[in-house]
Amino acid sequence: MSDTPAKPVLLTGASGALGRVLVKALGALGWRLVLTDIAPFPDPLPAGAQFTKADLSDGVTILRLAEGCGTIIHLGGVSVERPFEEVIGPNIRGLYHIYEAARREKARVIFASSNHSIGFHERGESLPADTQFLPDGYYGLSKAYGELMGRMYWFKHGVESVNVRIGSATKEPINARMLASWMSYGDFSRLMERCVLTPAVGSVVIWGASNNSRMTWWRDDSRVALGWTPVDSADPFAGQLAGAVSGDPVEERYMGGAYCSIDYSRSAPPPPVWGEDDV
Ligand code: 15L
Repeated sequence: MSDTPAKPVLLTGASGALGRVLVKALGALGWRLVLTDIAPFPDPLPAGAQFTKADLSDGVTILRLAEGCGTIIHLGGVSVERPFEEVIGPNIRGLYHIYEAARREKARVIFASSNHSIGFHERGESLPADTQFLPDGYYGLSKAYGELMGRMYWFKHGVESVNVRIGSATKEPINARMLASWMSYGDFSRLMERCVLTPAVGSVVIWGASNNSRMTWWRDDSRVALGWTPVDSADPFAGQLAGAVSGDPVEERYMGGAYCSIDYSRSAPPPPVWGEDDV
């Protein structure tokens, strides 16, 4: 029998793929959920959940929705690579509204960051959670900014945050890259549960991937403190996906995959190890 948080949880991005998975999982635990999204919620609402359609750029509504909530799970905003002007509103200004609401409510923020905040690291590397950001586009850049915002609000205002650098959270892995980066819906839901229920977290980073034996890219995060151990694995898909590669050298070289190739305009690739010489 799972614990229940003392206060309701505000969930943004509730109508997206991961939001819907989470509403089902947390709703089944009997949690009180305040749901919001810019799109209507397509599923039946679980008991104890309410939904309000809202835009993250509407700071007043975000403050009102957060009233009385102890945690904000922030999945909302632009979730793929898009032009700068489309990203900046939801992912930068919207995030500011989330953090201001958390500050006022003394709530914790669980932030859906992304592997695209470090996407230009090479696949041969093994990165600790405090590695340097190497965003692979405007979307990844917004996620790096979001993590830094979490750090600033922790040091300046004592707002706690768990920054989850999600790899590829889909029903099943669909290409060779995902043999490393895949996170199952079950592991994701259990992680969110631990992020909410763990008594004190500070401001920490988690690599969001399942227990894939090829998951050698990412290490040394705060999972032990949260009591989260992923139990699913992409390994059973290895046979069928080993050859599922794109043939694009930029995409296959870096952790961020296809996002690295979008609008890529270097005439020659950078040296293998990113550094000061790469100008
Ligand atoms: C992400 O951050 C995206 O939200 C998702 O659509 C996938 O592209 C994922 O990363 C990934 O890298 O596989």
